[in-house]
Amino acid sequence: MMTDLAPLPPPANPKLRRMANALRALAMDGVEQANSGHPGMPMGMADIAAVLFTQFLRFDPLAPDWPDRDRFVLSNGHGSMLLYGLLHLLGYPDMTLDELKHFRKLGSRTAGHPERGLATGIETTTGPLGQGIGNSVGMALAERHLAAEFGNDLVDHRTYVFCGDGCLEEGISHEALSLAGHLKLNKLIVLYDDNSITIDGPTSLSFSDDVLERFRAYHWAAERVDGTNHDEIAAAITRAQASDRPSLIACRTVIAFGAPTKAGTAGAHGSPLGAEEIKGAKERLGWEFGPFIVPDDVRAEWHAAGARGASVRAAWEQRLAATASDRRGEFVRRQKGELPADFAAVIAKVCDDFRAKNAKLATRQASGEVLDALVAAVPELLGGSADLTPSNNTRAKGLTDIKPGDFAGRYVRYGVREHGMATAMNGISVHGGLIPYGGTFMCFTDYCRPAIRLAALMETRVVFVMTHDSIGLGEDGPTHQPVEHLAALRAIPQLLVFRPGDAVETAECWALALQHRHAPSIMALTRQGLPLLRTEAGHDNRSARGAYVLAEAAGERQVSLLATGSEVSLAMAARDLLKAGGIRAAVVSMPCWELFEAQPEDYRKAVLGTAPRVGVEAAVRFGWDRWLGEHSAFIGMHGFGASAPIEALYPHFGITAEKVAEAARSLL
Ligand SMILES: Cc1ncc(C[n+]2csc(CCOP(=O)(O)OP(=O)(O)O)c2C)c(N)n1
Repeated sequence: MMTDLAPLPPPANPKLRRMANALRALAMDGVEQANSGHPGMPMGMADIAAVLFTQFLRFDPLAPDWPDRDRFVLSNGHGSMLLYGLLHLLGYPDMTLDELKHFRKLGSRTAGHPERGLATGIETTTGPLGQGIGNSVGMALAERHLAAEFGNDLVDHRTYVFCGDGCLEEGISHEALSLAGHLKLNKLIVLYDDNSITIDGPTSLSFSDDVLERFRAYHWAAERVDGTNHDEIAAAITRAQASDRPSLIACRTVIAFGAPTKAGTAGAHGSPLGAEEIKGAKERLGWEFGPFIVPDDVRAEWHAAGARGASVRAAWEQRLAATASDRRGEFVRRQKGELPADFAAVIAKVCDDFRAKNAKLATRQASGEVLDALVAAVPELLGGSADLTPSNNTRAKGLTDIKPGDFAGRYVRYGVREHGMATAMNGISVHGGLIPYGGTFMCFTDYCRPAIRLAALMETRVVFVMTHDSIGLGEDGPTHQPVEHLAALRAIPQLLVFRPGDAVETAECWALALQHRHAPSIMALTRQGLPLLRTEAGHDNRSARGAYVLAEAAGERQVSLLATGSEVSLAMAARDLLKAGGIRAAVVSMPCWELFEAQPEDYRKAVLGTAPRVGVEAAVRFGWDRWLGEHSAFIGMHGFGASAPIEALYPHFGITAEKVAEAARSLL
């Protein structure tokens, strides 16, 4: 293990070193006070941060949402104190010294890992390693696309990322970096904390990639610099800014730079340094100040760095003001995340069209038709698929592809990179100005799950189009047939899981997914065709309450059949069978449990009724007991599916109208 007892070499730029030392000291003090956290990374990357934020990054702490700001992503989110220290010193009003003192305390803005929404200047939530890199690819893509649409006058910024070994070891980084290189996202610049340390010890334990060659193989520019040499860092960023490809700058650093015995060791990664070590570190760094004290001259330098962007922003505001009013209005609407005025009319027309032609469609097909109408009316929709375009029906009429170096299109060929797609979509969404949607098979929500979870945590609008949502996909078999996925997705807080039962519900669910600006949505869609159930006229979005009585019993209810998606039509057939036998059954369609859960209790009670209930869903029962109550039955899956035509599978697994009717009768 390396220690750092030798005197520190003289800095290339003493002023920047002193500014960096303020970040180091705040990180040490914050972690010490919290008695928890990661001091090593902020101390190792402080010089790089000082160069980037004082000389390159364009931002304005007093207008943190300025749309044309550069984006900064701390992908190695465990080093959160670095970001908090920066935001504080640069003059973001909500990042007070008190917040730093309350690092990791309940109710503070300074959470263990940076959380978007807790403080201005936090562009995205990071901590699960690799996600920040993935988000940054989406941000860089969003920037290029919006620049192609609105012009460089309004959109012309860069995306900078800090990452560590952990981010680059994670598989998600491969997907994201490969896509970025392919697309030639040249305004994306990654600064890598090349300190050869992770939690277990030196990276040599588990990591021997030639990182530069790896990036070059992805068509990135890549170089290595001394991450404590301000001039080298600045020169590399300048080169990266001029590159025709995305850039990696591997910065050789020492974790916990300056700490007398823990520098360069894994021991500095994730624990407070301790009073003695902090004292020694401050001595070696020439930082003679007590906890949380930053001298006025250093504060003033940082404030000046924070004020650099004000004039650039003002010039941008002027350009926006001088923009033709309709274009300006459109830009502003998109930034606010508001839908176009004619949105409701578009959805209403789609529903009318479905009814007029008695659309017996797979809901994936219905979704494709909804998108045909929506993309024309909602220009902020940016579509894509992880190489399942013909199956997902995501490439709506009129969309053209985004291509390497040509970002005018509105359809992203994400390739076979589900996780990369999901994390990039999060980045597109938090960038602002666009609503991303992207498809794959429902079964592969597992491959996207970490990003779906973060979309939910960030409450950001992303639509995950997940087709082939049950054994109904047939012959591809149990490897592809989701059974536990609905339950697993419904377990994620703040995520809307839609499973529409016919074409009209599909349109309604799309409307809801877009109208809920602060939640991601899953559209669980069938491969197989379904009858049209919602034949009544009118434009009331009945899916909006999450569940509703699709068909009431003729007379007092004896049984309620609760179903979602493809099983709603099955429940309707069971209702007919029961009716023929003189049993009065109601069918409740439940396209979105989360929205139903949010309804007032009397509505929920009225919908569910007091009669015995049968739940019907071609998936596992897990979660259904929430709705079923004691006197109930469940018709669904009890294990994995099988490879066979759909006609054989439903009877094989006992998911038929007859079985539903039988279960209902057994409850009476
Ligand atoms: C997906 C994920 N896996 C594991 C962790 C736990 N973890 C946090 S930091 C870290 C090691 C990261 O090493 P590196 O990026 O080199 O950071 P450094 O030690 O240099 O600060 C691990 C395993 C995590 N945050 N996210």
